[in-house]
Amino acid sequence: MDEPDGTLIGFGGAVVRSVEELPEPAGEGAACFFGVDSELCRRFGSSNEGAAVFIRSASARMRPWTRRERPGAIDVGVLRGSASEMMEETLLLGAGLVARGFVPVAVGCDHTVSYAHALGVCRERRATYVYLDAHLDLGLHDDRQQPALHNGNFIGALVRSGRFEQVVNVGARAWTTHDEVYEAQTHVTILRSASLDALAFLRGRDVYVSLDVDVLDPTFVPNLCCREPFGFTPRELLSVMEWLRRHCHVLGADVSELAPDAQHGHTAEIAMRCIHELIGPRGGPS
Ligand SMILES: [Mn+2]
Repeated sequence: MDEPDGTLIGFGGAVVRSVEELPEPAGEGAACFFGVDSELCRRFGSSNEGAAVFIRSASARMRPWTRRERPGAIDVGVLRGSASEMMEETLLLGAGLVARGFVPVAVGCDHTVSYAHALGVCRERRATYVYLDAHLDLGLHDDRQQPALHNGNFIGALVRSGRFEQVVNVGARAWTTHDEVYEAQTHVTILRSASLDALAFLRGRDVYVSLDVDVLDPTFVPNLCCREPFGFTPRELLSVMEWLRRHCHVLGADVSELAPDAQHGHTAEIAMRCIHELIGPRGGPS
């Protein structure tokens, strides 16, 4: 979808620009989206190659809302390449966009993208890492067989990096997250519900927010790579995102684990609307 004047429209209805064309300075709380479109290090769930392009085209129709509510939001394109190249590019792009005053958002592929992006975004600033996810991704079950970084263990690596003030999960509910292996000290604070009162300790903090869309219930969002029943409603997720924008300083974000499916384009809009709710002028209305 394009504007009548030929302007390209991308992620969540944001205007497409090249990195060289980014405005200086960025507007307050301006999101800068980029896609990552090949799988990085998937060990769990079905493949979602092409998810970034799917989300980008399926959410472009949000443009009339975005033009009005998030006029500073920009899309700088979709990365493709080998896993190692994309991990490095994601880290560098995130760090560079933060330095230019944007709030970078990586979109697509498996959840491992969050590892590179969070380290890039938080390179100069120690933040709290908040991930909305039905799973804990700590890799405590099988890491002796699979020591390399993957979408089921990268949170453990983020914790061990020592780069984050605290690591907080919101929405863990997969059966494995009740395993006794997680009863030992995991260094992750787990909030199992979407209660806004439970978020109070995050008030005033710098946060990086990672959205694994499987935190949502598959009834609403069936095209998930790892479906887990009894998830959040889209409205509950929207409320959590709104709370984080109003009460925290969001440095960057990512959205992953959505599978391309032309029958369910609305799921891309749910994901992107929740990200727009997270990133915007702090404390302002939605
Ligand atoms: Mn997950």
